[in-house]
Amino acid sequence: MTSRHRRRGFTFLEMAIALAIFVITLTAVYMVFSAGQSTYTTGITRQELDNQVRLVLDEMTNEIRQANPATLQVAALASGDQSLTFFLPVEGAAGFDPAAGRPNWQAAPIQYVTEPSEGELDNGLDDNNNGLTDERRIVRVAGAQRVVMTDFLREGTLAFTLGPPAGPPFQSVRVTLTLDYPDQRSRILSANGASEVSLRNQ
Ligand SMILES: [Ca+2]
Ligand SMILES: [Ca+2]
Repeated sequence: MTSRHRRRGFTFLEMAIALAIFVITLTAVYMVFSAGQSTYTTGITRQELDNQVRLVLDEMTNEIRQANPATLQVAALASGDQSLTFFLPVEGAAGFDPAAGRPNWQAAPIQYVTEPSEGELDNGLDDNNNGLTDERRIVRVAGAQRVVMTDFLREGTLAFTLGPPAGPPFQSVRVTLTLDYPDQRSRILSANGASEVSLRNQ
């Protein structure tokens, strides 16, 4: 056998090994890529979390602004969060009494409360396996109607501060909260926000 034939056989073996390495590498790249894709679909960006904080604070601000300054109430919840109870004017033209120069208030109050998120229990564990421990959601309660205002509230961060301390009647409400959520790489992002609400119906 000439040295030329030996080189040819050796080259074929090299090609077979190279092909095997190529296939293994391709499989590994695919696995990393597909794992990245699934994380991407569940993660969010810092800006999206900031937007969510702003959205829920705006919603609360617009509503609290109309509240009766004489009957606002803050209560402590077992989770360390606070609830807010307040009364809004009657809807429509009957919402203001021109003779008395003040709003007519609804008979039933609005409440902002918190409760554990879907699949979560208040036990120090991540029961629903989303990377967050004991996360909660803020619920707006109006009679029998319950609407989730936001999810992924960090336990114990929803607070309402009424001013002045000598009230009622109150003139302002300060709302603070913190939301947590995993980003595209499953790291926990946090965004906190505050809103200072001036009560309109003094
Ligand atoms: Ca969880
Ligand atoms: Ca839990």
